[in-house]
Amino acid sequence: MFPQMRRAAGLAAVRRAAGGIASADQHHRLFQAALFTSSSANSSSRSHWFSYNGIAGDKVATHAVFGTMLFSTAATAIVEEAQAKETVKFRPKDVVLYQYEACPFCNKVKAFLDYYDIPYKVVEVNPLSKKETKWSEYKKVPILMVDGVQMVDSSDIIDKLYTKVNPGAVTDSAEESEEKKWRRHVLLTLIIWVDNHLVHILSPNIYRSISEAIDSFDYITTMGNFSFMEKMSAKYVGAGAMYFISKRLKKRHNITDERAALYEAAETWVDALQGRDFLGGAKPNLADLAVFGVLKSIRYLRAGQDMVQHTRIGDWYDRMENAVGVSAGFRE
Ligand SMILES: N[C@@H](CCC(=O)N[C@@H](CS)C(=O)NCC(=O)O)C(=O)O
Repeated sequence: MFPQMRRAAGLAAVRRAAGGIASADQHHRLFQAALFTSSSANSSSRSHWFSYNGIAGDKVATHAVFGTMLFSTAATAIVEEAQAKETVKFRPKDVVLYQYEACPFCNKVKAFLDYYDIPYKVVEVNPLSKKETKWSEYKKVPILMVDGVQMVDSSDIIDKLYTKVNPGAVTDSAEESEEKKWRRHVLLTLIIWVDNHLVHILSPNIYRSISEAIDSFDYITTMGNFSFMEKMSAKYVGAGAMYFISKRLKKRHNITDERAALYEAAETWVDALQGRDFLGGAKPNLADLAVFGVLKSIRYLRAGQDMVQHTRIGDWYDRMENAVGVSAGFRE
């Protein structure tokens, strides 16, 4: 199958999955589709938010898929609803998030921490010198330190945190109903879809034209940790570079019309909700938090505004904003 057709099949399967309880055969096809979706994306999960290093290699792809697999522990545990903030007993003494303010992966982790009201200190990393994370061998963000233990990779971090937040979580068991199994399946597929499809649509959208790329860099450098000179040069040189890189990314991920791809993804998500407030039902689940976190990074850029204006996702996004509430993050 051609990559583009594979991706379409993947999205169609997510839509079908959202449409109701399926047979065992459909379960199997959905997993296949989820995997096709990741392979068609040639799955580099490396973000090019600030990166000038060009297109990343396939080593990262393996990591992305692996990260998503690790996420499955948490997804297994959280079929229906995330716990309400108040009931969380996990209270680490010292949590530090090394991040870029506009990074979608960092925003995913923040959505989780904020939703569960876990206080954390934010360290904004300078994307050029990375001096704040020189001590670590890991060269990306987010990095989360929890009582002195380093956690990396957004999906892996959330997986580990969820297990701590919900230590007695029920995992897959023989007694589990078919319906519950199916819902877990849908949840997993959507989580994979966030990492392997949704994130790849962002860069081509926010760097779509030179003027959008400049606006995006203005936002990124204003929110981020840049010196005055870095800010000035990043705004124009960075925007120009990312404009060209995003065209290559677009090709790599078989995107012909970036806005259409963004709108399609937003509609796919709304279809998956099936009229419920959240995918988790009355409360957000891990997929809600992941989609919200990723989209938060573009929400107030032109692409995010267009997405809300041209699709049905706005109401869900507003509900998520309320549910996640005030950030538990602080800066010193
Ligand atoms: N799979 C990783 C991807 C993290 C990632 O690619 N982060 C980007 C920032 S959005 C990064 O640090 N890129 C390297 C750089 O900026 O040099 C995750 O989910 O956390």
